[in-house]
Amino acid sequence: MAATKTSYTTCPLCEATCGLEIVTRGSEVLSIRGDTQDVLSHGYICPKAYSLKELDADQDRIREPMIRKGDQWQSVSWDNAFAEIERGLAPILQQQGRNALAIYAGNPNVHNLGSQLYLPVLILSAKTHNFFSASTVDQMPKQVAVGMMYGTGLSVPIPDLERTSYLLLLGANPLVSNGSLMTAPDMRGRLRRIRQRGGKIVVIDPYRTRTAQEADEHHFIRPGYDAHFLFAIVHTLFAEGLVAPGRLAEHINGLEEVRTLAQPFTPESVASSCGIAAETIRTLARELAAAPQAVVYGRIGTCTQEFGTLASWLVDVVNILTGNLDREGGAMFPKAAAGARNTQGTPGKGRGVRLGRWKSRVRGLPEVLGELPVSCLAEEIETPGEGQIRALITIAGNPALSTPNSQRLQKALGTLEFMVSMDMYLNETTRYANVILPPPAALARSHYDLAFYQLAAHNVAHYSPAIVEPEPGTLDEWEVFLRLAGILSGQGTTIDMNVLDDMTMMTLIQREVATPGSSIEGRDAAELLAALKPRRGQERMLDFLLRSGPYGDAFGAQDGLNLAMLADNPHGVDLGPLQPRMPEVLRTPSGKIELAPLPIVADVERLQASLSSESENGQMFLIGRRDLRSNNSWMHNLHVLTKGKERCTLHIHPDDATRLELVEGECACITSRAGTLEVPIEVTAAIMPGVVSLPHGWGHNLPGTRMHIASEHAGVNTNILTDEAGVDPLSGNAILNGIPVKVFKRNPSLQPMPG
Ligand SMILES: Nc1nc2c(c(=O)[nH]1)N[C@H]1C(S)=C(S)[C@@H](COP(=O)(O)OP(=O)(O)OC[C@H]3O[C@@H](n4cnc5c(=O)[nH]c(N)nc54)[C@H](O)[C@@H]3O)O[C@H]1N2
Ligand SMILES: Nc1nc2c(c(=O)[nH]1)N[C@H]1C(S)=C(S)[C@@H](COP(=O)(O)OP(=O)(O)OC[C@H]3O[C@@H](n4cnc5c(=O)[nH]c(N)nc54)[C@H](O)[C@@H]3O)O[C@H]1N2
Ligand code: SF4
Ligand SMILES: [Mo]
Repeated sequence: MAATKTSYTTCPLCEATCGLEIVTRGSEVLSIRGDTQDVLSHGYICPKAYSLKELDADQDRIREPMIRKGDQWQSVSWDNAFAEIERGLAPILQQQGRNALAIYAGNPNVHNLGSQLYLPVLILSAKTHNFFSASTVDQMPKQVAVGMMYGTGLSVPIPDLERTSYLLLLGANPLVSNGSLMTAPDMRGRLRRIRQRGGKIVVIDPYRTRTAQEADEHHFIRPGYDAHFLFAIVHTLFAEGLVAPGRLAEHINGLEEVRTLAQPFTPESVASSCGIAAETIRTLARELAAAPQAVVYGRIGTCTQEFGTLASWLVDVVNILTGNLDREGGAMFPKAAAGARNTQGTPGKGRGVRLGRWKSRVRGLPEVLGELPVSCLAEEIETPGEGQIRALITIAGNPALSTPNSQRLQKALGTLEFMVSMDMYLNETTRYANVILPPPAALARSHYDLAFYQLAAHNVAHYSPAIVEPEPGTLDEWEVFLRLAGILSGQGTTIDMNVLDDMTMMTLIQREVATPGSSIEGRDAAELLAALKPRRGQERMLDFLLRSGPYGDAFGAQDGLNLAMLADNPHGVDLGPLQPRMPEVLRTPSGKIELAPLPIVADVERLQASLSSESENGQMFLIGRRDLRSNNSWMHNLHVLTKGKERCTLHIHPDDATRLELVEGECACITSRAGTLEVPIEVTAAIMPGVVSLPHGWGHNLPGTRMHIASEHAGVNTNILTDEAGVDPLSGNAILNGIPVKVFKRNPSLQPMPG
């Protein structure tokens, strides 16, 4: 019998990046527990970590490439799969042009080193304007706001949880989600410590969430009214002479413009539409200003709504006006060891972000940070004409469940000429594919959280090699990306992977040695390429990014990080608490914080107009929620996570239930402009009256899928109700919260019409 082995890694399932201690024998996982020595998580994990074992063992998980013939699937070799892809895609690209191909990248790509490093190569080789991702059903508004303010799309200031004394959370439930745009495992412990230090936590949410229950104060807010609320805070800060940006003052452009913009937003003018009393708003503003260190943080609820970019911007505006940006205990910029744009090039100045370089063909929505809003995907497939999307590659994404008006998108997917999916399940999206390419098992890949260390509440770097041997026939994802890139760039399927990988690496090195301010500026690229030997693929690229990064060894020019050193530190390397980084962190053309970027200023008028909008009689507002044992749409095929009581239910306030004669456990009918659903009711006073909530990622009862456990407790897909027609105009982000709906005891279309 093989000996047991203890390995350490970080969990790839959510943004908390918890350290895991995993005991294996051969390829069998014997135990998974929290790594008490992990430099960031110190032993904390959530129940999802255990499911990694079941995930890798799942019989429904796709392990070999598959080709669809009619409604039958055949397992094929990788070579045959790539040949089939070339046969399918090449004629479409040749005859209908590059934009006939679209790519959709889903959320797990951000948790995957191979995708983080090699998906960009695939996108470049595709040369299409039709790139979409889960970012436009998620955090794009925050990225656009910080991009305009600080110069890069990932320069997101993170709450300095360990030192703050006042935390105002809007539209986030980190006790359940484990935090997002805030990598900070063990949120419960961190929030508790704030209160133990005598600090205060306030939650603004239309739902009394678990996080709200742990807070000192919770206020219901009407969905979609965060920007109004935050503007009234800004108004109060100005009106009461509480604006004190301190040391930031010399780095800000646009302070007076913000004062002018905030003028109409008196607490009285927003109170009734927000559902928060004017005096409460004033008190919160005063508390934020008076706290020794305070921080405002907003997440999904503030992003996936009508005023997503404005709300995301205002979160930072408040932090700046109260002097809490870039100060200990406030909102601070992480300094990541690898891959961060805000550590590259000349410190303090840069090109800024580029937006609107092209437009979506049908609706004319502007490009944002290299992509188009996924709310446009269906119409771009449906609408004939030059540039119509006829082929699609989905990569670790399930847009058929995750994006608004899913019924329309699903119908459109069925009309594509060719579709490729990189995925491990035959699910609601991949059932439309012609070819499915599976990833290796989760524990069979090396891991480094390139994205999330740029968003962490403490600077760390943690690399872990694969824990189990890859199953026979597995191909590393970076190789899959390169082979697809070879096909899309017309080099065919026979291209030598090592040559292509060397070329990719060389391009990156050449760019870096030519970058003024780089620690390897002017060095010989060929020499550096040779120094990275014998590594290849994602390990080599990560080693390069670490060595040329802000803590790197600059290829021997100084003491510092490299991949070998990280490999010698299986619990991670602690790079210290967040430090003030102003103005070095900035990459704006002006070298200043742009407090009042023009596009944002122009959007304020829309916000003001909404103050006088009235809702229709009987209108309710739909919001989303998350569950600790779930992860968007794709972990519902695991028994450990799905056992127990049904979770895909409509939460409704007792007063609304009584008014509508709805009874717990029975189904209600809920309708919106986009669609209709029937769903079991759960009555709870935790939700704001007039608001209903449904989780997303369910609705697993569709034909042609292969997820046995998921289909047994299918639930319903809330994105049948969300609407693709409206987006947050600055970011193109979908509106997934505050959807106007009507709720009935019975399906109104089945009821006899009166009279
Ligand atoms: N109504 C509503 N809709 C929402 C949200 C909401 O709050 N409300 N939230 C939105 C948010 S924040 C997000 S991020 C999106 C998510 O939207 P998506 O990213 O489109 O969907 P996921 O459910 O994350 O699906 C991930 C897919 O990747 C596959 N997968 C998992 N791991 C891997 C891997 O390692 N490699 C490969 N190749 N495939 C893998 C899974 O099988 C699954 O098919 O949903 C959004 N949709
Ligand atoms: N267990 C689990 N963890 C996850 C995920 C998961 O599916 N399950 N998904 C992961 C992903 S992809 C993401 S992006 C993160 C998201 O992380 P969070 O943003 O923390 O996620 P949610 O729990 O959806 O919290 C959003 C909150 O916004 C509230 N809300 C809705 N509309 C509004 C509004 O208009 N204003 C305000 N102020 N609040 C509003 C909702 O009631 C909800 O409590 O979670 C990640 N972690
Ligand atoms: S909190 Fe997130 S990273 Fe930590 S164990 Fe759970 S799923 Fe994994
Ligand atoms: Mo997300």
